[in-house]
Amino acid sequence: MKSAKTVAAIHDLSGVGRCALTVVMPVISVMGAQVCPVPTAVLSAHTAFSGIAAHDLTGFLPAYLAHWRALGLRFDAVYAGYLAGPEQAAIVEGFLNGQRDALKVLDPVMGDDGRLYAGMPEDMPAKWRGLCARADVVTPNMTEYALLTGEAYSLEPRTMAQAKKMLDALLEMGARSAVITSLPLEKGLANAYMRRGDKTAGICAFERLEAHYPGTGDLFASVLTGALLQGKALEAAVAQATAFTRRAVSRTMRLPTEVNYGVDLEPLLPLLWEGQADEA
Ligand code: PXL
Repeated sequence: MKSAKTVAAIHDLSGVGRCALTVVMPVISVMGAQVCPVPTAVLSAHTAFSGIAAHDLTGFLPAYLAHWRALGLRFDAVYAGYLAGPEQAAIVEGFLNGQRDALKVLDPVMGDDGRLYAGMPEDMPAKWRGLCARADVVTPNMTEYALLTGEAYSLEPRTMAQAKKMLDALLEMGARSAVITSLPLEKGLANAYMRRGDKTAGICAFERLEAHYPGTGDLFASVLTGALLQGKALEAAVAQATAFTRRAVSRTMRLPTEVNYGVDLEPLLPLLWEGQADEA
């Protein structure tokens, strides 16, 4: 019998609005891995809400991680997303240095719709560029892609050759594989992916839904991480993450839930269960 795989999850804890740790923890847990959270900030709600109470944990993280170092913990994966400030990039880098064998999924959570999230410092793109060099997988959305590469943000439909060039730009930063989410192609939206050494980009197309919920990037990257930890190939992991995220969005669109409260994913969590206990 094997013990559950472990993931150090470096994200904020937002009390309301289903994003970051409140998405990462249930999703990866039901996929069979233990999530050990590293909270980068505590917020009463995510930053699209107004009037939030927020507490940046930059000053606390060194002691938190020093204790983990003293325990000699080695994780199967490190999955980082929302960082509250530029100093946290160096803290994450130091942590990654001690986790050389871990699968490193780095989601450069910085913004959407062509803009940085409220309160996200202007120097985060440069910091994330450095971190992406250390990644096994990076998962930017179109806004984060533009911020990372310095290219202008545009939702103009791309050809497959242009999509491949975009993925190449991320691999040139040093990532071993890259996924760009919600990439507009001539035939419609897709999550596009490529590994270093691949000759062509892989595409997972999905229908455009006229709703935009916060936290869907976290949902996608969480399912992706869970699937990779289950030993699935990148293609299968992207396909599963795309299908589950779409299903959660389309279900939520039929409900009266306000957009800011995120996708109504809890009733769908059993779909991610693949009988991990059978071997136990
Ligand atoms: O889902 C991305 C995200 C994560 N964490 C916080 C956010 C957002 C998006 O708005 O505000 C705190």
